[in-house]
Amino acid sequence: MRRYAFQFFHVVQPYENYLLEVDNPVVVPVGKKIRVIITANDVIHAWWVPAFGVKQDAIPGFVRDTWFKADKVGIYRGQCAELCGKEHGFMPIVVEVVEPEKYAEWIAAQKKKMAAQADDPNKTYTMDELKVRGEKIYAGNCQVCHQPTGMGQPPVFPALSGSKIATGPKDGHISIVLNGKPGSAMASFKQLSDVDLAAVLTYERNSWSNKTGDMVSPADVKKLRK
Ligand code: HEC
Ligand SMILES: [Cu+2]
Repeated sequence: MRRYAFQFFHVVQPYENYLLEVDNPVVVPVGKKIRVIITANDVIHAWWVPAFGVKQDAIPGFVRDTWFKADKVGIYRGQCAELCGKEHGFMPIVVEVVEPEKYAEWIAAQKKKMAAQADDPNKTYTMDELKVRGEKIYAGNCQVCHQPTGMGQPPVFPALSGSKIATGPKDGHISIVLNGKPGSAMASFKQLSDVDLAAVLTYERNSWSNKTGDMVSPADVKKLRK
């Protein structure tokens, strides 16, 4: 029988991708042109994956796109390529390129996961529930332009605090967020669920200097969806 000098020698083996793993890899099918749409919600970063020859800045308040096509299945690694702050060295990127069948399986699994997390359509929300949820939706989708203070950056991005639209009739407020304003930087947010939109609209109507005291319900949003 062989004897090892160090019983726990596996513990000290170096870990190949130390600090380069991610919680959510980008999963894409092999051999297909992939369009990547990029923005940022704090400072400028860059999405850089050398093997694909792609490096695109991620800029708050702007939407940029780029594309790549991976010809071989495998795991590809990249990192943020724009000095973005003290954690800049810890912004790894992992892209998993898989066969079409495996990609279809992944999509099906993601759909199942999303369905499991979906909202109960029969739930009635309180104003407080919507505001708490709305604050998160606002932080993730709106504050790059309209700012955490709701003061925007006039004249480019209007203030929502004191806005006639955000404190006016509900339908007009819902409509600009649901459909966007063509020809401006205000895009349509119809990809958000009825509950998420009701939440962010309720948050806007009752934050900063806005005190309408009313709430937008998921049913109000649903009614205006075309
Ligand atoms: C990329 C920048 C940007 C983002 C992100 C953005 N908006 Fe806007 N928003 C604008 C601009 C620009 C306008 C002005 C459009 C116009 O009237 O020309 C606007 C207008 C509005 C208005 C009307 C304000 C007024 O008084 O005219 C509301 C309400 C609004 N946005 C809500 C939202 C919500 C809610 C979100 C997030 C779900 C959001 N916006 C995300 C750029 C943005
Ligand atoms: Cu960075």
